[in-house]
Amino acid sequence: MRKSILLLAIFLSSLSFVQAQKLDIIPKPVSVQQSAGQFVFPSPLKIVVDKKLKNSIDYITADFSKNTGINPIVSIGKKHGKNNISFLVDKKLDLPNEGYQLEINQNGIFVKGKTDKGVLNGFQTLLQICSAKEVKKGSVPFVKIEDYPRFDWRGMMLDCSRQFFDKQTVKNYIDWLAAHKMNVFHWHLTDDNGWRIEIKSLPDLTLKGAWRGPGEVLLPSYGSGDKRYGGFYTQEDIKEVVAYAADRGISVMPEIEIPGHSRAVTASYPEVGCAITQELKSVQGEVKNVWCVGREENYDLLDSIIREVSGLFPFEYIHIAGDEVNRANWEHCPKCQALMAKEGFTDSFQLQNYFFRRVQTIVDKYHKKTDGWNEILKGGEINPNTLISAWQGISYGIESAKKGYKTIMMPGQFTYYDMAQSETERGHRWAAITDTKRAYSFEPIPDTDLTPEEQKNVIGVQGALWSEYLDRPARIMEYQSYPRISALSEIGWSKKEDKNWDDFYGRLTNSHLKRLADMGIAFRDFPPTAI
Ligand code: TNX
Repeated sequence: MRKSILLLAIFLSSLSFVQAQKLDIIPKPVSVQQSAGQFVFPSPLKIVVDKKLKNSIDYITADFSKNTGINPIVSIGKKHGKNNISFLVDKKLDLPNEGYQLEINQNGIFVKGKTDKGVLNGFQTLLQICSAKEVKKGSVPFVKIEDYPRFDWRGMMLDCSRQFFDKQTVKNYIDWLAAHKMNVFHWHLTDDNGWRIEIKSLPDLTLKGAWRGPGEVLLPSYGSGDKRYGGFYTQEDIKEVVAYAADRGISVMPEIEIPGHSRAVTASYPEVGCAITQELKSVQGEVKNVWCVGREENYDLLDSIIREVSGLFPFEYIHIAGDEVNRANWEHCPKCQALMAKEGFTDSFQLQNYFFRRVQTIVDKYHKKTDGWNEILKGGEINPNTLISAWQGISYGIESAKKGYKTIMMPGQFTYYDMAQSETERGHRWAAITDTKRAYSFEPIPDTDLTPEEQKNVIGVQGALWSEYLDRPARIMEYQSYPRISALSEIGWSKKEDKNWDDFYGRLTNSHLKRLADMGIAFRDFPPTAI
């Protein structure tokens, strides 16, 4: 009798022990089974990494050390053997491509994925467990996790035109996305306010178009005042960032803004714009910021740009924008009008569609697919393999999915983190005041009349950080990004039925904000330190 009471007591205490160890993982995994016990890191600690992950070894080693304070002995191999931690790719695993299994037991830590990206996702979960508030340094609790994403595409866009973020800042940004199992970095490289990617065949794009201020071409300043301001990424920089991201399981999609938002282009090569005298303003108040669709030579320039860009980015998509084009430029332009008459068009959306169809032919030639903002659907048919970034609202994404296009849901009303987070904070206001709770409330596939087949066209979610307001203080970029991107990561990864704000908020405030701080992110706190 006494013995059974004792056993019961031990059993109960082990239960409460298990319950006490909150792992606070973000995004929430599909399944987590904890059991009593700890794996204590031995000294020296040995890690084996699958050859398929060999490019990621430095990253795994460095981030593990940073997180745990331990310098492990790392080797390449295929077996857990006598090692303490193994990171192995196993093609036969019955899991979606980016899924992983993570098991911590008396024999060590086993991270398995069907692909290298899967293993890297498991690695991020392990790092989070090591840094959960309730987990003691130097050990990790026994657990079995099986996990995979809800959506294939979990992206984030950073506007590096309105403000220029240097290469190191971009790499940091990529690190923080990787920590949240995001897998696409959408790099907004060109806009009215600066062209940021070196194009060797068109040197003035960066010699002139990457700079604003005294003595430079007149580009809108956005906070840089009367100082010379600017910068760009050389092709070597781009390759370095792309490789850095790939090691962390992230694909980089370049965005080249055409035909609107192109003041930096026309400031460098004025002949690209329409030959008109009218000063027609874009939504943002810029003039001369539209490519002339009737100028045949422009398609050769676009060929050069797309050829060079395609060679730098291995990702399958190039984003060619198409948003907010002031088509009135074409209505006043003799060449555009001549083209319109020749093609028998009756409105300027058809001209826009003509432009995109020609650009898509070029993109095809370089074996890429196009992504575009939802306006690209106007004016006629486009290539059926076009991906649509639906930014103007959920209904635009639904329309795109219904038409059969693969679609990324990124409605400004929920996923634009340039929006202010409260009435008193800095940021845009046009779409919504978006605090973390509102950001978290976004559901990419709401109860709509999308059929199951149409729902499959919604391949993912994305956030966007436009940078008009990111000029001061220096780290407002981080303040705007986190923890809203932490919320986005859960929308993109975790099961719809697991979504719960109170639960997320608990994990965030109990452990995750501390993790963000450890990564060096100047995030927005609760309650906020107003900016
Ligand atoms: C709309 S979203 C834009 C950007 C602005 C942003 C500000 C989109 C495709 N175009 O040019 O920066 O709003 O929120």
